[in-house]
Amino acid sequence: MARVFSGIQPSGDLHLGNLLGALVNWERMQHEHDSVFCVVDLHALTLLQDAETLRSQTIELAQLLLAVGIDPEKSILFVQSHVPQHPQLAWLMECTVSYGELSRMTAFKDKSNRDGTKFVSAGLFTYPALQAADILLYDTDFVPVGDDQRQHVEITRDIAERFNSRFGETFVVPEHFIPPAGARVMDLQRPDRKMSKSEGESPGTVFVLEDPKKIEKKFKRAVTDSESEVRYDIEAKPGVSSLLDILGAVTGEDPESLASKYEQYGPLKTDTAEAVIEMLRPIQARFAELKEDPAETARLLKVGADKAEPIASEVLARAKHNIGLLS
Ligand code: AQP
Repeated sequence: MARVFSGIQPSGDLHLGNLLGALVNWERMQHEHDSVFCVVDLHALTLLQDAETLRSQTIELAQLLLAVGIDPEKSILFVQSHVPQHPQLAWLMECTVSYGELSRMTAFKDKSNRDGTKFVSAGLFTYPALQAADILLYDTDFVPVGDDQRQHVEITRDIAERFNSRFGETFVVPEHFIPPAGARVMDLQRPDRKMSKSEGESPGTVFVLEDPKKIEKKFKRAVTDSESEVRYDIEAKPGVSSLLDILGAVTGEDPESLASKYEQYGPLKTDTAEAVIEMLRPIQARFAELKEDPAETARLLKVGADKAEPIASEVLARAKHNIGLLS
């Protein structure tokens, strides 16, 4: 059976982009594949975090993954820092990737140039090497991610191929799985930018745990344009196209055919808000139950780490042997 691996950072509140771009596919794929999912807390450290907030966000994110339907009986669900093989393999990856390759990563350029950034950590620069380690440690075939992660999966493939050609067959070379709809959910106020959780509270981001009334308001105020025609045209009408993309991803319908059903922006906004609220309703209800028992979530994560570690440890041993380290 093919193996699937993906991770998500506990770096802020989960938003609609995370859900449509990644998590709904994790949930789907776990029924057909051997699946490994990870809350990548070490990645969150690339930007400065408050210790208590990081701890509570890690548990909360795991509870959200469970609420979305990740089933710990079907998938391995764990926290990255509980499996020490991740940072260990990351060093081998850092020595296999070049400075030039890391310099070309758009995520690094974006985050290091953000307004107000005073401190750019070395980890922010090298984290694609840690991400490559995360993926390669599980002999992963497919990585379900949003479109923004395409470049990181590409660099992982390059690292795996380089390592294999230098030191002999060691790693499975993974492929990304990017969904046909919802792969890049845009900010409702700035449709040229993807929704992002490290931006914090923002009128353009719809959070999975947000109050339905607030969600409705955010969609009502979504930026469109001065025309009134509903048409799917990402270049000329990014705001309207983004709403059609969201509605398409939630309903499973094609955004272009959805466009033909609307003559005005108002009803499109109302229907999109309603579809999103309905999709989130059961997730919010399940999360409220899980939130009552953080100790149980922590227990499930430990069980997950105990299942992940033997797989990771075998692959790490293979890599260490092939590169010439003493066992
Ligand atoms: N807007 C999005 N549309 C579709 N998919 C998205 N993903 C993220 N944003 C969108 C996918 O969600 C998964 C988890 O990614 P992440 O933990 O990096 O989430 P994030 O929101 O991208 O986090 P940050 O900390 O805010 O990072 P930046 O600032 O880079 O956006 C991934 O599969 C991702 O593709």
